[in-house]
Amino acid sequence: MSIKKRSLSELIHKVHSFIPEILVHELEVHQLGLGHIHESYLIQQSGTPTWILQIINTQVFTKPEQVEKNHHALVELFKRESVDTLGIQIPEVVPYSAHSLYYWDADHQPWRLYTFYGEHICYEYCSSLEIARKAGKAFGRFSRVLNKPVISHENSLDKHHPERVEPSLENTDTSKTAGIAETFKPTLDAFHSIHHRAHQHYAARAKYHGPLQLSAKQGSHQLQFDLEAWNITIEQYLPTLMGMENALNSDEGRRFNRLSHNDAKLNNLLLHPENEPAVILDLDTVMPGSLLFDLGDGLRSISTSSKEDELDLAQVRIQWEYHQQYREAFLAEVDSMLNQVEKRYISFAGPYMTFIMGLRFYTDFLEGNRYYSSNYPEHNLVRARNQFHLFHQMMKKVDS
Ligand code: GN1
Ligand code: MG
Repeated sequence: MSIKKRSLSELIHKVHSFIPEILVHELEVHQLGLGHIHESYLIQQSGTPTWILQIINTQVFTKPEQVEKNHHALVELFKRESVDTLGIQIPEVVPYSAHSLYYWDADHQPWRLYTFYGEHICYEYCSSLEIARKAGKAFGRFSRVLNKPVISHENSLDKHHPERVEPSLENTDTSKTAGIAETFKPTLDAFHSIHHRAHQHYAARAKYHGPLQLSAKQGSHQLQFDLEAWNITIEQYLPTLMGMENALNSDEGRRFNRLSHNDAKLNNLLLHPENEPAVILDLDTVMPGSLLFDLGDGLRSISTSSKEDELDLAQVRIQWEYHQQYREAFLAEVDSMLNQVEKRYISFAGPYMTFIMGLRFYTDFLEGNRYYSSNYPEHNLVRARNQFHLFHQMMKKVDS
């Protein structure tokens, strides 16, 4: 996927549409390489970074109205006085109008504007136990906020604040959350379904007629890719991972009706250097799913001190102490909410998400790099290779 070139005046005009009183000559625009999907720009006002302007990729998010609806529901939830947000924040969004968060341009492309958080830090990879702990706690708490059980008993309402509900296990209907999970509809169907991803993968493999052994030079690195070995890994592990999906998607496993972030990786989090509260970013995939998806994606991204597209495979090593720290901090927040099936598969959460990402990057390469933005033809292969490498390390641990 390549990024469209836009003129400076177009971008400044968009900011002006959100904030008509702005003095456009004070604005400066810088393109950001945030994430693999959307186009993002940092807007400076008189030299100070002030906003992030983002255009949603509607080739990936083909139901952008649903993205806006879910986003709106989340903003409302975090504003609700009755909801304890446990110190977690979501990015402040500058609404386009009283009725619409987003600005829909003449081509029906949605734009949105966020406040820039200057004091917070976004980490591409983990470099300390503290980051691992803070990240696990933040995503665990986010899950707790989203999945707080609803209280069905009248008496549990606070008489002074009738809208405030305090959790009490006796009165809790654990099959429902504060009306939240029901409000959020999928923005991407079967997003973390391994059945779905396998199906896409085999379709792409059938159409691919390129070599199975590839080599490329990238900077000073000589890269080798053995797609045949990946195919063997896929054949070997798919049954186990599909079994996990079947169990989580059963009645007993709650049928993926937890509200999850679904992209709970380290760089979708802003941590404050001193304070605990964290800002959770990239909310487009907040939709029904499994808590294990968020645990697993966090583990996948936190466990290694290397970037997702690291060229030197020797650097792609799991740091088990970060892994452990994240896992404990996340589970400490959500433990009491997990059911038996979820508990049984905790150790597979990391491998499940890591495998899915490897499979998706690999599939995207086979399909001609259409989905993720990439800077060179083998970019997705590098990403896939790193994920499969991490996956094998995780599976060794599970099996030992
Ligand atoms: C994509 O855009 P970004 O980088 O936050 C992807 C995630 C993957 C991730 C891999 C909508 O997220 O599922 O985990 O890349 N998002 C979508 O880093 O496909
Ligand atoms: Mg994302």
